[in-house]
Amino acid sequence: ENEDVDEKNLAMLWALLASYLPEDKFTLQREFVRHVEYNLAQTRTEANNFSGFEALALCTKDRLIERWKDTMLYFKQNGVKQVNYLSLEFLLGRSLQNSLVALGLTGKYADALKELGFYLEDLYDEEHDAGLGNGGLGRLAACFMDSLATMDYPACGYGLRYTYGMFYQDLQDGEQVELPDYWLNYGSPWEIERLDISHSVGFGGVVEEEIVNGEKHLVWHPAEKIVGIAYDYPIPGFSTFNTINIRLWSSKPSDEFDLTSFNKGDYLGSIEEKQRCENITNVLYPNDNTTQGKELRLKQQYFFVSATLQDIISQFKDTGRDFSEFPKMHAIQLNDTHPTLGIPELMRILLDEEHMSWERAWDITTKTFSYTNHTVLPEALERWSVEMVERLLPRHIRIIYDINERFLQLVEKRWPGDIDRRRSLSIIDESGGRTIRMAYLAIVGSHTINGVAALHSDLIKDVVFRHFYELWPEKFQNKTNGVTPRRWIHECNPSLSQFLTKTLNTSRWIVNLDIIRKIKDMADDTTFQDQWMNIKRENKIRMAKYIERVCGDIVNVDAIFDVQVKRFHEYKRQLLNILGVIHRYLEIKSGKVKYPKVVIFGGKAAPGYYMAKLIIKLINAVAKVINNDPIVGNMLKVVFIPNYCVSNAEIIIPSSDISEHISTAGTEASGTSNMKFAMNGGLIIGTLDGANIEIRDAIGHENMFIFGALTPDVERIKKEIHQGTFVPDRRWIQVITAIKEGMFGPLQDFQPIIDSITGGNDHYILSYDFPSYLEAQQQIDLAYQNRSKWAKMSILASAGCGMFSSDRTIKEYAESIWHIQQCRRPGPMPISTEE
Ligand code: B1N
Repeated sequence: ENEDVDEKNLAMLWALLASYLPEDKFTLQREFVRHVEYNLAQTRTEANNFSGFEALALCTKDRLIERWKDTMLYFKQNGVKQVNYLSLEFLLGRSLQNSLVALGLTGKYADALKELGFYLEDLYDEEHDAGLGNGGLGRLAACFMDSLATMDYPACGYGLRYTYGMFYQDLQDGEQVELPDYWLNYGSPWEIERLDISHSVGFGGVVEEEIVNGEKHLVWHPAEKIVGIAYDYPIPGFSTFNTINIRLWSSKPSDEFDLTSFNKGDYLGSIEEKQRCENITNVLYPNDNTTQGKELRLKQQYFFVSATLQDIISQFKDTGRDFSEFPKMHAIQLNDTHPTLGIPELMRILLDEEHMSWERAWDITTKTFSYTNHTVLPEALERWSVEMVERLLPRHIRIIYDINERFLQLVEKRWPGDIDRRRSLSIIDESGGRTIRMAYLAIVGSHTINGVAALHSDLIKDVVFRHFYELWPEKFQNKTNGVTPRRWIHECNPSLSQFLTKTLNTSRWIVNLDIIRKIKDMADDTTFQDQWMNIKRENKIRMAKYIERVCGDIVNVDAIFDVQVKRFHEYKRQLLNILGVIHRYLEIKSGKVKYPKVVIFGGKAAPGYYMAKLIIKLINAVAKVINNDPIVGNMLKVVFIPNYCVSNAEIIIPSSDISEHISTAGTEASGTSNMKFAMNGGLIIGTLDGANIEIRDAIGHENMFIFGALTPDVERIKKEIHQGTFVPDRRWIQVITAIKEGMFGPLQDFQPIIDSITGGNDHYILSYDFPSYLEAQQQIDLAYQNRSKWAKMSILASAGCGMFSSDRTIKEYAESIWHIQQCRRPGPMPISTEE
């Protein structure tokens, strides 16, 4: 210690210098100019809107860091339990507006920057999306972090910092072309690089028995080691000083060199080899609801959980507590099975490094982990080949065997001699090539498993994991998804936000969405209806401008905007939608229709998903014919918005009159965009699938357009189609014939699509649901003619959405799965000498 320094004075001086930045206009401007000049090294005349964005983001980050450091300290001082949300995807989108809104600084900055020659809205638009996710699962993780911060829960998100996020989708001749999204090229103003926080992760090698303190232990000697560096993303809560963290790992070549390969004289070759092996976090796998079983993906998963668990455990050890208290301090939530290797990894650490008994280690592990299932599609349920895991993770495969052995003993106890049950419950699937059923491992190693909507949670219990439910009914829960009203109403729909605040006479709905139900009282008020419809119209105009900019099409804002934006997948049935559009086109041509409509599509297909890409091609082919047919004129337009992502969703969603959530019943686990559309006054055409069912219950079936088969009937219908006993509708035949006759291009282009829905094939029962789909579309046309009735339905849709706030979802997780308490940090610390 330096004897010349008075500790008390030193603390005082630091506290004074590190105190919060003031919020007066001059400070806002000075800090902005300081970042332009000193961080971007630009002058006033050089700075364009992009520099303006960067400078403002850096200003904002400074303020987030103040809050974030104090929040972390506050949680630590209070010794609170925290949840660690493990997700291979965080689809954050843009952050500038969100952060300024959370800080309550949008007005002040708009003012301050205008004087400096910048418009805040223009700067928002310069931000590149953080696209570290595929779709609903990744976006859910982002909404959850927003709710955790806003509700003052002690929480930390963990994920991977992919160099290449979700690909950028371009359309060339109506077909999807994937371009790399090297998002870090656009600067990454939000991240804090933590070169001081790194963990080394092993792969391959051998497992040996060693004697430690006279006891036999297994020790893993990996062949290869890769280092993970932490990058932190502060996540501010709205209207609270709490700011939490998402920690993303990036793999870096380690400086442990394999000297033998270098000594062979191939210096460059050795460096290249190192680079290749150590590039684990290079790219996000662009598959939604499918798995590929690629070795690099397995390495990503293990790299992720190993770095994360080391990080959590080192935090825990800092508290000096005994390991038996670990589950009292940390909950670990697995966002689908992607981080399931965390279970055997925690076991390995407790057994091999902490030298615990199996029983103690297992008790701690199962009290810590919980698992969310997001899909029932068989092609999305992860399995890893035993051979691959054995090669990359020789210690973990043994632990998995041990877990399975003990688990099967339990099964034997409960159902003695029941070989079939044993086979169907085993974590290792012995049929065909041996594989590890990751969902089974996750269930066995977790205290709780949940589905993401009521129907989905029932399917998990009754069908997908039935035997597990029989064994452990108490482990199963439902947690219906939600979305954050900050981003999905307040930020993306400013006019509606102001209107709600005025009507409700409070802005509290932003943090307590339940109170939105009060607008129900106004649903019949014609002045209110008019204002409501004018807001929708404003948002349609904004959207029309966007469409013109990105597609070049001019659309009629008085037509119904009918939107389907989501990942392309056969089960989501964009094909049903476009077949409906073709039917409408044929009707227009024969002079029968009616009412003008703009049909809007958007969404990416996994690059290797042939059929999904072909459906995109069909949609664009149909659009080309319809949009250029003079008979159609303004009656029908079909547009495909390229590169559907979080930032354009924020324009698209508020503009919809109708949105389509039309998956085959029993296939969409929840859906979350359905909630976003409904909140913004969009009406839903949908099947009774996923969260649509709860949305119907909340807003009333009369305010939705529901059609299609019910879940329990789907299997029977499939059989009827397969056996040829089902006779398709005349209109179905007409539409199929139109495609076959080449109305939208040579038949051979679309033959595989036709084959997938005819000749007994139709796995997603489009032909069965088609007539009721058309019926629902007719209802929409009619309803739209009565403006007042439509306005009422739209108001009631929003009014019913209170429970679809992710705040409600997070509260349920916190109370009945994680057992964590809110911990709200008081305002800025007064200057004091206390640490
Ligand atoms: O998770 C969302 C749900 O709202 C959607 O219904 C569901 O389809 C989606 C493997 C997935 N399920 N499974 C995935 C994503 C990536 C991947 O590699 C599977 N995504 C969902 C939120 O609950």
